[in-house]
Amino acid sequence: MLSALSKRFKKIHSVTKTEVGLIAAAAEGQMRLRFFNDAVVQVTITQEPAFDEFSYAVQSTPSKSPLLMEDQPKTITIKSALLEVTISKDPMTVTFKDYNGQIINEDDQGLGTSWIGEQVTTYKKLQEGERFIGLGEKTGPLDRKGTGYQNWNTDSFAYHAGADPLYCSIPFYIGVHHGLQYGIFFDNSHKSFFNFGASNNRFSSFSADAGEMNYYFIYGESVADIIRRYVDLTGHMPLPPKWSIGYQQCRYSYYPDSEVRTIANTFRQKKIPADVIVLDIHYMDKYKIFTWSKQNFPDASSLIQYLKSQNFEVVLMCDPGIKIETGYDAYDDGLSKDVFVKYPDGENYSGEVWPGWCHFPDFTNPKVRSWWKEKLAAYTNLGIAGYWNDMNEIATWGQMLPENLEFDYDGNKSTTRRARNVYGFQMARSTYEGAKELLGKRPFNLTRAGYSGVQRYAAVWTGDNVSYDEHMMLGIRMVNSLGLAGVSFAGYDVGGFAGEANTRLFARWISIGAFSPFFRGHTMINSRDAEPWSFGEEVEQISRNYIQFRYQLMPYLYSLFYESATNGMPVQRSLAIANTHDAKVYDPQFQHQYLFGPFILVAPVESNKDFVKVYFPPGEWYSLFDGAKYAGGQEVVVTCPIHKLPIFIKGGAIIPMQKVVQHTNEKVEELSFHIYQSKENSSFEFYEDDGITFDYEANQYAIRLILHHGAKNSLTMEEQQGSYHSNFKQIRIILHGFELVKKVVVNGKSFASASKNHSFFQPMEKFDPLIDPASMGEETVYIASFPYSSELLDISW
Ligand code: MIG
Repeated sequence: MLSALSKRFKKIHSVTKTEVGLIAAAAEGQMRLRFFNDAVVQVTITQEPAFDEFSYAVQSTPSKSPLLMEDQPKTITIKSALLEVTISKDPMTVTFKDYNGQIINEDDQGLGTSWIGEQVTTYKKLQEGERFIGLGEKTGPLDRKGTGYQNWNTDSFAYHAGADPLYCSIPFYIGVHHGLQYGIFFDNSHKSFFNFGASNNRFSSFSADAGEMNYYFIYGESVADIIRRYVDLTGHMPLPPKWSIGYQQCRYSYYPDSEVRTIANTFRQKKIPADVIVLDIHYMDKYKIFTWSKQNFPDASSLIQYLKSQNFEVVLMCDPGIKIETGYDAYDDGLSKDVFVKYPDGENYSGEVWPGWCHFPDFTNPKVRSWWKEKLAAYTNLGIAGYWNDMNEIATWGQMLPENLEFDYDGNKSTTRRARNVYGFQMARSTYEGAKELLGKRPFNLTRAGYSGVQRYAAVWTGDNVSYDEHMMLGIRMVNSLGLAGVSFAGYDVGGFAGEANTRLFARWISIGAFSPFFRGHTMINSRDAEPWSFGEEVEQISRNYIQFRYQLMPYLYSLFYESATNGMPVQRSLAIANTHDAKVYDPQFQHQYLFGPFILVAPVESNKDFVKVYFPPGEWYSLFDGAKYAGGQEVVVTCPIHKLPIFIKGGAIIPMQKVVQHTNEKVEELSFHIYQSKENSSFEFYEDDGITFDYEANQYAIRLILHHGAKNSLTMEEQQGSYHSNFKQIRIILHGFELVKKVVVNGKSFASASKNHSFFQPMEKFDPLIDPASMGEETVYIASFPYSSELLDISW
């Protein structure tokens, strides 16, 4: 009988150096260290004779960097250029030090790595003052110290603000202490547990129900370094189509087709910018995937064509359950091609979900992924480029997917226990890869369930949230946390899915949502209308203002997506990224604050508050509304009437913007750079391409580095790299916070500068003049225009 107590390796008896690390053997099993580079080391500990080499998450391979190993009687030490890893032999523990000899992370000496039955756990000594951030889509505070979590992808309708687990498993977190930071990615897809000093004052730990102890220790000189290394390991987000970062309008569900047209037309009539209408499950015939309701959508093709003529893209709901119904092609064909998940005795698993009793394609089988692609042609043939993968936890009525089901797991046959957490990830992959190949251009793909690496295939939204303030704030923390864990393209249902938002809540939520990477309004079936115009004229104007602002920001925002795709830096950046060791950032009253890109500070606040305390990190900050200046390093109470979300621009900011457009396909000739005064230098990488195709992979992009020389009142726009031909004909410089500027000199040529009262927003004059200040605010700026050029531009004033 297996011992009911926990078990450890008693003693390492032999060590072998390998090209990429070492293997240490004990009587009970073996341990392997592999360096992926100087900063990333994989630790695998197993009781089995062989290591499990398969991972859906990891994309890179160990590298043969020069390593020094010392084998001493009690310890083994192995060093890269950045890290020193020491293994104690008896009992076995691991310690990570930086090149100054400072301990970054160490096993609890008494507990180390141990098993209870099949469950494996690594215990890490809790360092003094240690904080924990990340772990992706999790409720709870920014600093997760004192809390614990479980990863087991779960459909959690209308979850409460402390619920766990939810839809996605991203077993990656960042530890912070003593001016140091490190990442741990625990790559084991079984049900896993994280304990950050919950119910104890001794350790943080990570464990899984079965499988190997298999984690990556990631060193970094900053949190940004760690995120970059994590996405180098688990894969980069592809550039999304530009339209998908516009506003998306959804509800459960818009039907019939005439209703869809009306919604689209209303956006255009009311001049509220938008790019997407999302079709939820009612477009299908009895919820059967790859079909259309004959009654409600008799001519899908004309509808799609009409929407395209209005510059709307369509995103379609995709559910994994295939209805068991003879005569339904996906069922018949799936059956004959044997694509469904099975019980161990070979019978196809049946679970009940929207269409009734269903079978489920095994997306962990490469053949099934190709099958899904073939089926998807039904949609791509209509020109549909947007897909939404739902219910892929797998969700079924009863929410108790049997644990003995068998999945291919890409040739590593496994039960639900190992496959559940990656099923949604592999469904998202099937949809993305299928759509990409069939369309030959960038698909937009959204998923509810996921696992580490999901950023390679899909954006993630936080599922069925609820219409109340606490949930609005929770969604912001969850997107901050997803960003810390490699999922930059993330968002929440604006307005709340379950329940109904009141006017103030909707107004606040859509204002904040305009500063979320994924921006979509959505609501539950049988709930009140929840479009931007459904809450009265005042909320309509607030919605218009913030959505318009997002579209003005498109040149900036698209560059931020490029940055994410390149190095994993999230679009929505918890302050813990730039100000990691500043305790204020973790203070519950400031923990929601984030930077939207490098320059825009968003201070989210509940809908029932008219003032809020904001923490300004070091630097200088300007109010977006009236240019009022605040010094960094202080807490300030600011007003936030319902039409004004507290937003501040960092001194030194370089923000490329454009005029208000109604959709991302609208051509713009003038590129505006908003420059905010500071004595410090700053820079921004401005990125453009066609926004739709993969031509950027063949040099069809334009990147230029823009440098703001604070002390010299000048700007250098470096010559463009890449051969994309920009549409811009004119450049406008808008100077904020500067003393009288009479002219702007560009490559030696003078251009007159005009002073102007400026606002990014339309006034709110006709509303509530007694309660709120009449307008959105104004500031005096200096503006100069000159012809666009992709050559080097030296600009001074
Ligand atoms: O059982 O498709 O989270 O956004 O509107 C509910 C209907 C299924 C759950 C998704 C939600 C979507 C809904 N879906």
